[in-house]
Amino acid sequence: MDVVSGFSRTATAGRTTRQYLGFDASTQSLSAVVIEVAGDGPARVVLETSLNFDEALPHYGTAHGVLPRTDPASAASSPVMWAEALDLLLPRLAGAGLEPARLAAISGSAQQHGSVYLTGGAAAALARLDPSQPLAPQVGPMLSRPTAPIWLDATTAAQCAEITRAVGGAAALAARTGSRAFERFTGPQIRKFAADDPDGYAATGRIHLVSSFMASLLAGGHAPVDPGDASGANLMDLRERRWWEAVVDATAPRLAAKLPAIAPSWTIVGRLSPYWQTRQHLPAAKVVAWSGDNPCSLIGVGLVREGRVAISLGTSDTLFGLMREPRVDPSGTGHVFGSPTGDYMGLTCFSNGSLARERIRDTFGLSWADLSRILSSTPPGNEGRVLIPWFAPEITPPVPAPRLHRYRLPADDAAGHVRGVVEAQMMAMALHSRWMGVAIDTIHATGGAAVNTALLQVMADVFGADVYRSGVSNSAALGAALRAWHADALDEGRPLSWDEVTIGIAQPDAARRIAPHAHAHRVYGRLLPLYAACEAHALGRGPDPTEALAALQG
Ligand code: XUL
Repeated sequence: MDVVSGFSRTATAGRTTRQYLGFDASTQSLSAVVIEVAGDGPARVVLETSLNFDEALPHYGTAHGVLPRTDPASAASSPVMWAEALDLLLPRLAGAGLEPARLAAISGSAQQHGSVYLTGGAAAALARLDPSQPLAPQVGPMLSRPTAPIWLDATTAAQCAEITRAVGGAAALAARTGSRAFERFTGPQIRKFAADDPDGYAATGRIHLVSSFMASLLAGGHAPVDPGDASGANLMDLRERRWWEAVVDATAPRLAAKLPAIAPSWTIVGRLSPYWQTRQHLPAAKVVAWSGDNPCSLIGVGLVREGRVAISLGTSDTLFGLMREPRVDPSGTGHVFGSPTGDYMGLTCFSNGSLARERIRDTFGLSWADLSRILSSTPPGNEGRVLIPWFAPEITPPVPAPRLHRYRLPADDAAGHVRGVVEAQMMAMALHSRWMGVAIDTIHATGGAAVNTALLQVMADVFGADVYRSGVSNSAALGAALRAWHADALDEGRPLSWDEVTIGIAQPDAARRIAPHAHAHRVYGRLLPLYAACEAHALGRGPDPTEALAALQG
């Protein structure tokens, strides 16, 4: 084995075998995925591991990664805890699959929107971290605010309204930044901190997103933020990929000087700092800009062309996919973020996901197997019976309080409700993703409910698209590792296409295809406008479509 510029070469085919490390700093845990690439690939996963904050770091007292709170609307976490997690997780990797001599580059994914407030002296402190001491006590003194507000926080309605007013309204803000003002987004959070703690704000030299903070810890200096995560701040001009001066000025005093630079997602922000080299015996691997978890998942589930979207069926359901153009949702519920490919991505969130499916299951005393059986044995279109299943406040369309609506559906009709809830969810997703202007031909289904083939058949039939069950477990960390590979190859003058990067690892197995049935898709073609009319009626914006639904039955 000869060693070339710090990297080992294998004898096989004389090609370099390299490893890439991807982190995912999520709300509840820090995870890592290591991939290995021989020559030009494809990549394979050699290690996947995770550290749960509540369990591994109980002294912070977090519940599901959130610090103790009295106001249920507020949610903060601890940047010191994240630093400690990094210090604990890295040494676990070596020996478990990570071969330090092969480690070429590291990148990461992080929960979006959260913000970390550092003092003016932090840059110097980051550059001279002492490897003989743990990281956490060295990070504490760098913070001008001990805690970081995160995406679960919903305390900034007043700031959202003020910022919206200052830039000329919600449509103007969404057109420029990709989203209207959201309470969890970074800009409104910064405005609140500046008003609540002016001294703390004045002592702040740099406001990082979680992603750029973690990258800064690895590189030993302030890292830039990528457009994927910066677009979750309500502060970035989506097309220009730079901070939008008007909204930055409207958000907080002297904010422009406190924000990190925005750099392309494939930027090498530095090398693993001497702290990590000495403390963990790691090489001076390249540190690639981190991004948000949604942009990283886009890569991790292989959504590298327009027309391919992911539907994540979890507590809430989320639909996201790549867009070549930065089209914006006129209804204001969808988000447009930067994509790590240099394009854009649309994301729409539906809060009544598993929650609504479970409510129907429990109300009628059914099992998941019963649900599947009913879906397989009842006709598409539910014979013109429609359920609007807003068991909890809904994000898309915005519905502030729970409410249920039934059209031609008797309250005791169990089978009608089972088909009704799944059809309503799929039609809502089809309807409320139209703003992306993308013809959806392929869906990668992820999340707990993606195990249900009968449910995925309804998805295929409603969208008229091929559905694949995604086999990837930690799509965000995998996406980060793949991004590290992509950036390293580009840096070495061997650029790879995103198809080359994701093939055979992030793209699902063709044998798992669930194809749409032509007849069922035709039925949904007729039902979709009627479903839209039911939604409009339920929201008090249109006539009752019951009669038109009866016609569908025939
Ligand atoms: C997206 C969002 C969440 C977080 C979760 O807008 O708030 O998906 O990124 O980590």
